[in-house]
Amino acid sequence: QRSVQLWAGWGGEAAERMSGGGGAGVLGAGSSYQSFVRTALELTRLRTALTPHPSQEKFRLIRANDDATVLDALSFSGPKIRLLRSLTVEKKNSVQVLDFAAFSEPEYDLPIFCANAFTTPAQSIVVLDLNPLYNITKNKDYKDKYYRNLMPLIEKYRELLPWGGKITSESLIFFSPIVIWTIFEPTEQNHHVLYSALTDYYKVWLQLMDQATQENDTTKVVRNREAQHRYLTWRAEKDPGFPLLKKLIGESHAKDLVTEFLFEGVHSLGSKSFLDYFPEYARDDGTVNKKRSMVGKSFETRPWDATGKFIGGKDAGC
Ligand code: BLA
Repeated sequence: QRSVQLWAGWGGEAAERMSGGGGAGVLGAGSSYQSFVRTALELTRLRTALTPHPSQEKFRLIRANDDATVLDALSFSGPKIRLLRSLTVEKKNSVQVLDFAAFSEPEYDLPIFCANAFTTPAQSIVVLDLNPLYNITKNKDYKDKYYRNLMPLIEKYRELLPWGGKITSESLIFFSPIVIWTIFEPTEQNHHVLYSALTDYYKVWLQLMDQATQENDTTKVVRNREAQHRYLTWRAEKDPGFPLLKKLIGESHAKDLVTEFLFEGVHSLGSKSFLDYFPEYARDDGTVNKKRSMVGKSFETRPWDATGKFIGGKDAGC
């Protein structure tokens, strides 16, 4: 029953139910990511009305080249929510992916909910965060507004979901002091903890969304929009999932999925290019350097202390 141990996902009970209470049924962790998606959508609907986002129609039925892999793409918007979208990828006993994000309308300066998990039988690579719209090392007001009260969250998970080690340095400017960046063995126990963290973080995001008041100052709205566009531009260009998506659905579909679904808005929220925002990636011929990082990987240990102060030195451009 090794496979059950590896893939039982969030709960023994659920695994038992799904496998009919016996036999060799295996609950893939991908189904478990789907169970998070279902929970998250239910929690959202308790607070606000969701309507299908236009991108959903095009990507809802997206299929992989190989029959064994199932992709599931859902997207919505709501009164304060510009885009709430989810992609899961499941290939039995192989790869399980969750990419779930929520972006507010630019009239709100809400952090971006970001839950990414890439699971193989060997390990799960996870990033879970309320990504800040503004650089929190430079912008103390923003940090205080959203993160000061949230620091206990990271205390809750820092032992069970420990820092995952060196990481693309540039990613750090998109992370908050409560980020969970971790790599773990995909055991039932670990996924149980992850499920709990995903739900905790998402509930916090929903609460922030609920409390958010609309910004009427046009200058600030423009700034929020550009900050979100910069984020979308980074992720659409440098997403670590792209090579896998390319393999699964082919290059042109993968590009469409990234720019019109996962990071929808990259072509409409602003007109600046990747190199306008991140000129250090420019090659001599004016094209974008394909390397994910120009600086290299760093931050062996968690670069924020328990109060959220950045203690990682100056190499992140923070
Ligand atoms: C690895 N994914 C990673 C890593 C990070 C992230 C930090 C470790 C490698 C690195 O340091 O770059 C995730 N990075 C992020 C996120 C942000 C960021 C969320 O900057 C946000 C600002 N991952 C996915 C999806 C797939 C995926 C959808 O989210 C696949 C479809 C795959 N991620 C994936 C793979 C690796 C990875 C295969 C390991 C291989 C690699 O590092 O390229």
